[in-house]
Amino acid sequence: MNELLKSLGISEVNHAAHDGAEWIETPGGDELVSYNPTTGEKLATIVQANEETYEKLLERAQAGFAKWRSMPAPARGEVVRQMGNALREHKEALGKLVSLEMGKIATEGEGEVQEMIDIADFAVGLSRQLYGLTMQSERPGHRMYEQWHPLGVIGIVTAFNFPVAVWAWNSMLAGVCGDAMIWKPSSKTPLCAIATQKIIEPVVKEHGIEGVFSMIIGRGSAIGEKLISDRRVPLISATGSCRMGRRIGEVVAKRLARTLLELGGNNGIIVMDDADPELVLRAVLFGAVGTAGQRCTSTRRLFIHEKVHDQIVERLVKAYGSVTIGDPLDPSTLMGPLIDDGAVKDYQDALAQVTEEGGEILCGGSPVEGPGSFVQPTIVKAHRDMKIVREETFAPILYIFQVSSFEEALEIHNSVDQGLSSAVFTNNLLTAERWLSPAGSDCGIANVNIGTSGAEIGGAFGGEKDTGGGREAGSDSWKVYMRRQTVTINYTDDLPLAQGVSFDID
Ligand code: UN1
Repeated sequence: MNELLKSLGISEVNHAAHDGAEWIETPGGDELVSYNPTTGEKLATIVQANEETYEKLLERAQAGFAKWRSMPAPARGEVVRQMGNALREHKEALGKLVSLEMGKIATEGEGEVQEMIDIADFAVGLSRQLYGLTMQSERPGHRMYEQWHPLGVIGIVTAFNFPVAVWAWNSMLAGVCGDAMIWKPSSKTPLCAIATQKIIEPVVKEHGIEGVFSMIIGRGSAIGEKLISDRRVPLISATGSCRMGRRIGEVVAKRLARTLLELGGNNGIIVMDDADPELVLRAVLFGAVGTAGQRCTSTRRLFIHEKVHDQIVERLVKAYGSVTIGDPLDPSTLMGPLIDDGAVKDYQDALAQVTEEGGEILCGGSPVEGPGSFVQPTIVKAHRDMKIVREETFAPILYIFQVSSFEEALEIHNSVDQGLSSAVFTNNLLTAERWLSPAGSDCGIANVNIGTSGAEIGGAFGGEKDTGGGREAGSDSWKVYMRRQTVTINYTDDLPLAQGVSFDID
C-alpha cells in the first residue's frame, strides 16, 4: 500500500463514519473504491455507511452539541487553534493526498491545506468576538441587546474539487460558534476526508468532544437525502452543482430550515485595451488552467476588447502550448488530470456542442491518450448565441469573446444564470469603478486586475443568482451558523408597553 496513505492512517479497507474521536462500523455496508485519477489505479476501499450508522452518528452529535454549546467560545477557539496546529504538522502529507486522490498539482494541494490553517486562525480570533449589537429601548428602565447562540447539529456537504478546505471553512467557524457538525464529503474524494478526521482525532480526544466534528461517507441517495431532510439538522451548508443545490434547497426549505449554498460559477474576465497584458496572461492561465478548470471560481469566459484581442489570444494560445500536463505530484507539472472519466466525457460533450454551435477550437480540444483522466487545456473562439457558454463544465475550457466596449462585455458577462466570481483588467479608474458600481458585475466576488480564482479566506465567499446566495469563510459569514436572540430586560417595577399601548384592568 502507498506509504503516504499509511502515514495518514488510511488502510486497504476503511470505515466510513467517525465521530471525531472514533470510527463507527457499518457491518455489510456497500463498498466504495477511491481511484487515483492520474493512473486509474485503486487507492483504497471504504465500507460505506448506511442509515443505521447515520442514526448512531446523529445521536452522538446531539449529545456532543449539548456539551459543546455550553463551553465558552474562546475555549472552543482553543480547540480549533490546536486543530490548526495539527494541520500545520500534516500540511505536506495532506496536500499530497489531495493531489493523489483529486488530481490538483502539489502546490495547489498544499495551498488548500494552507487555506484550512488560515480559516482556523481566523476562527480562533472570532471565538473572542461573535459580537451582537445593543440598541436603545423606547421604554424607560429597559435594556435591549442581541446575542448569538449556537444553532445545533449542522450538515456540511462538500465537493471533490476542494476536498478538505471547504470542510474547514465551515467546520472551523461552526466549531467556534458552538455547533456540532456532520460532514458528508464527496464520494469521489473519501480518503481526503478520512485523513482529515485522523489528523484532528488527537485534539478531539484530548478535549473529550466526541460527536462535534463528525464525518460520514455514503451514497447521496441514502445518507445525503437523510441528512438534508432531517428535522434535527437546522442548517445544511452545501457546495456543488446548481442541480444538487436546487434539490437541497427544495428539501430544506420544505422543513423551513436554513441552507448555505455555494453552487456553480461561470466566471468571466473582461480585458480592456488599457489592461496590462502580462497580468492578464498570468491571471487567465491560473484561472482557466489551474486545478484543470475544476474550481467553482475557474475562469470560463474571457471578454477581450477588439483593440487587443488578436494579440492577447495569440499569446494565450502560445502559453497553452507550453502547459505541462502530467502527474500532479511532479513539480514540473502545471495541470493534472480531471477527477474521473465521467469528467472527461463532460469535456468531450461540451466541445462537441461547441462545434455544433459554430464555436472554433483554437487549441487543445482532445483527451490525452493513455492512462488517467487527462485532457488538453482548450481555448474556444465563442459567440454570444452559443448555449454551451452559459453552462459550467468542470474542465479546462475557456470561451473567448471579442467585444468592442466595456458595456458590451458587461452585458454579456451578466447575462448568464450563475454569479460567483468576476474580474476586469484595466488601468482606467473610471472603468474599474463602473465595474464595481451597482450597475456593474452582478457576482458575489468582483475583482480588478486579479483573476477570478484564488480568493483569500478573509472575505465572504459565495455568489448570487443560481450560485445560491450563500457566504462562507470570512467577514460576517459566521452568523449563518448561529441563532440570533433579541433580549429586552426591564429593571423597573413598572410594565410599560411598547408603541404606547395601554392594557390595564381598572
Ligand atoms: C471552490 O472551488 O469551491 O477562490 C472553492 C478559490 C479558492 C476556493 C475555491 N480559494 O479559488
